[in-house]
Amino acid sequence: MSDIPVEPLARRRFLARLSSLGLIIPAAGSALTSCTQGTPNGSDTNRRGSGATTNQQPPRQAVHNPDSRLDTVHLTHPTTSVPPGAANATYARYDPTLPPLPKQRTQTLNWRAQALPVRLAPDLVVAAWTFEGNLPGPIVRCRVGDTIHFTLTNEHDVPHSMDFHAAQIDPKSAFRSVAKGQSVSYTFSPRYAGAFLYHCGSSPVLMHIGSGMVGAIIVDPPTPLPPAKEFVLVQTEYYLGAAVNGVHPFDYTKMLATLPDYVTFNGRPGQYQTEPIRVKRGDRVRFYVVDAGPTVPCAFHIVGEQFDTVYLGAPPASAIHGVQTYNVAAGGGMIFELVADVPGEFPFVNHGFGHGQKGAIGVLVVEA
Ligand SMILES: [Cu+2]
Repeated sequence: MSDIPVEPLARRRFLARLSSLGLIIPAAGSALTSCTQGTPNGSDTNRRGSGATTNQQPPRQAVHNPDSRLDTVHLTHPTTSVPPGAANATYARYDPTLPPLPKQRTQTLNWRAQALPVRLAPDLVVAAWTFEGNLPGPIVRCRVGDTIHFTLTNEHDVPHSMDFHAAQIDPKSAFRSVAKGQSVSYTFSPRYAGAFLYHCGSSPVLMHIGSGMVGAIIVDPPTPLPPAKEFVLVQTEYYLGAAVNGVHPFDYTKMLATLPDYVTFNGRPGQYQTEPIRVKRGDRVRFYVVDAGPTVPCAFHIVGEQFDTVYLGAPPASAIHGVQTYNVAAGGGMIFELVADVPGEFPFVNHGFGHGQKGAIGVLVVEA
């Protein structure tokens, strides 16, 4: 183990952005450690069961967690291998806008699991494991009772899988891992409305979630909620090793220690300070907040505002009113609403500030 600074320029720029809002970070994460190389993760066995198919039998290799159960086996895992092409990884703000509800009641999603460098800030590139090439992955939107046909094809040499929290399905078959070149397919129909996490469930789950394989599926209730400007925020935290050729691998040992280098909304630290979320005075604003973790909760709060409604579970039945802050657990999701009746700039934060000030901060601009 050695102490290695991570991207001091990236951190200085990030600190400067925070300081513009009076949100100063102490010397967080100043000592970053590398991870020792260990035994590579083995492949997964194949399981067949109701609701799931595979296009071929994966080879039986060193079997690890064949049922895609949660991370019950401790192992020394290497840091993510660093893919080439960091220079070509361009920075892009993650659009938090909730996509429109599709008219059709059946959706077919054919997604790829891929490993590639992703630029999380102009001078911060990570060796990500992704769904569809980004972290978080695409926002899925559907209604209660819709049919989702999902297929994951693995293009990476590490086994991957998909666990939709909006599904109720046999995880041994549907959420099983597939090796490179193979696919897993299943169909589900959400029974409850809400903001749900999806994530790779392959072992160790901590490594796969912590390397970027997460996203949100938003399920609308049968009767639509009141019209609003709607946004999705997926909180993720990052544990990074020292850069190799300009790309930071994720560090499993640091993930176990749970002292993150960055905590983010939608994958990029402080991105909605640099490019805020904008609404008009009088708009109803609805945030779907999903906490992907892998470990840190999100005490969601908007400075200078209060939530008139927070849906703790399936809307509209689970509402509480007049809320300043509510904790979204790792692996959970909730819906936060307010009417933006005061113009100004309102920071939205993880009010657990030891985490919030590592990047889970943005700005809601209410234009007069
Ligand atoms: Cu994975």
